[in-house]
Amino acid sequence: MSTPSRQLAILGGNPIFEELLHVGRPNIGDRNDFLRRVNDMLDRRWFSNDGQFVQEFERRIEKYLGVKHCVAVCNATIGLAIAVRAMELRGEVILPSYTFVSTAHVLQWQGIQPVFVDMDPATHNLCSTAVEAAMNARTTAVIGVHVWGRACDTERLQQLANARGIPVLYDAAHAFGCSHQGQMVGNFGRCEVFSFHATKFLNSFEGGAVTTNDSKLADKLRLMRNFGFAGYDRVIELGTNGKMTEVCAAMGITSLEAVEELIGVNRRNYERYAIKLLGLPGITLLRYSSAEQNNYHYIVVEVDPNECPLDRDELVATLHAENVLARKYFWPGCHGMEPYRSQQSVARQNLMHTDRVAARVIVLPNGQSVGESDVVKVADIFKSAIINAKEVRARIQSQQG
Ligand code: T4K
Repeated sequence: MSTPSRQLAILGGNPIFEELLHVGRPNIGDRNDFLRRVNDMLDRRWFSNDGQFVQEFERRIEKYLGVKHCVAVCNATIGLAIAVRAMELRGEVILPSYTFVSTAHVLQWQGIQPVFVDMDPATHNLCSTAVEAAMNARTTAVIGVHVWGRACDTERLQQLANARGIPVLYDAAHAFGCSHQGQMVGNFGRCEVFSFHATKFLNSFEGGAVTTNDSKLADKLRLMRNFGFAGYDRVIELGTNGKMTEVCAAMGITSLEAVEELIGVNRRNYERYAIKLLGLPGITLLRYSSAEQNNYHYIVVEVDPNECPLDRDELVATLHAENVLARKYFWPGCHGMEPYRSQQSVARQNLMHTDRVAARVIVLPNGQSVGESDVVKVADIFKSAIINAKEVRARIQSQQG
């Protein structure tokens, strides 16, 4: 390992990045196209309620994913909530603990008991054996999460669910532009829910979409995102306000037009990270299958504390001191957050792999705002930290008092 000469900021040097290098910096498609759409929207004075841009966004997503229905919503959390409600789930629903907390909150919010099961440490996705073991008479569905855009074992999950006559749905928040067995994510289970939050691969500022090949479900989702209105003054369903606005859809369309370019940028950075981090002791970069289409949005590093002279938190502290705002997604797992942490039923679950992986993961910056030289600098921070591990650890310990 060659020795980068600069002194680490955590040891008293100046941060290598003058400005913060964030995880989750939004990608922006063609700015002029977006502004043209916004002007058009202002001219037409149509800002929300199933407007022209929302409809265009939905049709374009359907085409891109090869799915029958896309129902755009204001964010993925509401998308999941509407899906869960439209499918009339109750009792218990099985899901991974290793996910963003909103996957669990949509259940608890509706009086449904989230039952957390462990992950497969090789994929970071729901372990199907654990799902099978957690199923009981109260189970009404399974929610799989395609963590980092890598699809769940949809075949096995579907088999398990079919055997009990219950549906599977997917939180596909990370997985826009990704495929599984050659089919685009968006087509699996009863429905799938994407997030188009600012930090996501494809963004519409805030936004999301539920996709499904089930026409009846799609009709119900459309009603429910609009208070249950079936026409002027006619409410036929308990609904909410889950509508996407026109300005969000304008951003979404503009992002969609840039998808190939964004995959290219992410992939170039990913490959550069892979080269630069290669061979560092105890540092493993998450792999994407070359047989599938990936969005390469997440640069996920696992730190093995038995091999690396620093643990995950020490490396994150070192990166933060250099102005690299790396994140520890999804630490500590939903089961480590309230209200789940205090629930007896959750405490009894065996989440050994979730605990282990959640304590090892670092997510690094990617996307348009990250250049190739940034990747090299981030990798150099890892190298310097490992070379100077003793001093780094001592400094962190002294800071912690
Ligand atoms: N399911 C899964 C698996 C998810 O990951 C998510 C969302 C959902 C469901 C729910 O989807 P939505 O309902 O949001 O559509 C962020 C996002 O807010 C959240 O959407 C996302 N997952 C999660 C993984 O990341 P935080 O709490 O980490 O956000 P925050 O404010 O710390 O921002 C993250 C980073 O992004 C920071 O480094 C700052 C940077 N950033 C953020 C925004 C909003 C920017 O540079 N510019 C921006 O405009 O949750």
